[in-house]
Amino acid sequence: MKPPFARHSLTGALICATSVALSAVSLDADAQSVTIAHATSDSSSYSKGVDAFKATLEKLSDGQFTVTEQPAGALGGERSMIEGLQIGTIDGVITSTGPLGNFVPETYVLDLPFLFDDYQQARCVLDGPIGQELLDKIDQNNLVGLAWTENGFRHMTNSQRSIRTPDDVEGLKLRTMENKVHMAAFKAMGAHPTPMAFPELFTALQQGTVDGQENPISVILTSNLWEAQDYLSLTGHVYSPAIMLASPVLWGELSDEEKDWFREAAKAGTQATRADVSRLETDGVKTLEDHGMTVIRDIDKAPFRKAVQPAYKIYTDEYGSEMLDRIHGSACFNR
Ligand code: EAX
Repeated sequence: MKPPFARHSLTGALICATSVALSAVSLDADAQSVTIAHATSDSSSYSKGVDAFKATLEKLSDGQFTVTEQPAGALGGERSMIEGLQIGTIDGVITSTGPLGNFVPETYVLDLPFLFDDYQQARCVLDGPIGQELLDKIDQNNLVGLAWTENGFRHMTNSQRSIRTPDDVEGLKLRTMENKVHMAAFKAMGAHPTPMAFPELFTALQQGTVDGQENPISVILTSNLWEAQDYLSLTGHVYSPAIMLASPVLWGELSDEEKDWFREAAKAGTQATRADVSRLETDGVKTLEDHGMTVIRDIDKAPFRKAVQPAYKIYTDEYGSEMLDRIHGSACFNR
C-alpha cells in the first residue's frame, strides 16, 4: 500500500511531518486509519457489522490498518456519503440500496416491493451469481462494492392510525428513501411519498412534517423511531438490501493482498449484521410493543402486493424485465 499521504498532497505532507514526529512515540503511527460511515446508530445492525469488519481487517493486516466508525449520519445521509466515496473524502460506507439506484440503476430491481418472500431467498440471490453481477456493475460506476449486507424487511410506522390494508395508507404523508421505485409504490397506495435523507427523519416525525415512515425493525428500534411513532404494521413490503462500499480512491492504493483482506472483512461484517437483523426481527417487535407502540401483526399482504403493481410497470417500462425474471427464475426461488 502506498503511504497514506499518497491520497492528498497537503494532508500527506502534514501526516508525513506528524509521522516523523510521532515515530519515536508509537509504532502505530504507520497504521493506516480507515473510516467506515453509516446513517444508523452505534447500536444498529450496521454497527455490529462495522465491529466485525474492524476486528477482521485489523487481525488480517496485523495492525497495518485500523478502523474508525462514523455512525448516525455524522458524515451525512446515505446519498451524500456515496458521493463522498466517489471523490475520496470518505473511505467506506454501509448503506441501504435506497439511494444506490441513483448511481447504479441496475440495482433498482432489488428495491421492488415483495420481490423476495423471506430472508433466505434474498440472501441466496445476493450471495449468488446475480448478486456478484450487480457488485460488478457497482464497480463500473466509480464505486467499489465490497459485499452485500443487510438492512432487512421494511415495515410501516405512523402516528395517525393502525395500517391493516392499503386503504389505511391513503392520504398519509410517508417519508421514503430517495428511491423512485419506493416513491412509485407508495404513490400507488394513495400515500404522499416524501423522499428524505435518514438523518432528517427523526426530527420530521417529531415535528409532524411527515406522518410516518417505513424501515426494518432493527432501524425502528435502534434509531428510537418508536419515540415519535405510535403504530407499527408488519407489512414487510420490501426486502431492503444494504451494501458495504469502498472509495475507488482508497481502493486504488491497495495491493491485491490488501484488497482480499478488505473483502474478507466485509464478509465477516455481513454475517454479523444478518445475525443481528434476524435476532431483532423477532425480539425487537416485543421491545417496540413494550415501548408503547400498537403493533399490527396479522397483515394480509395480497392487497398490498396488488396495490404496488404500478411500481413494477414503472420499473419494467424503464429497465425491462430481464433481471427481474432472472431473479424469480433462480434456484433460490425453487428451493
Ligand atoms: O440504511 O434511509 C433509510 O430508511 C434506511 O433504511 C436507513 O438509513 C438504513
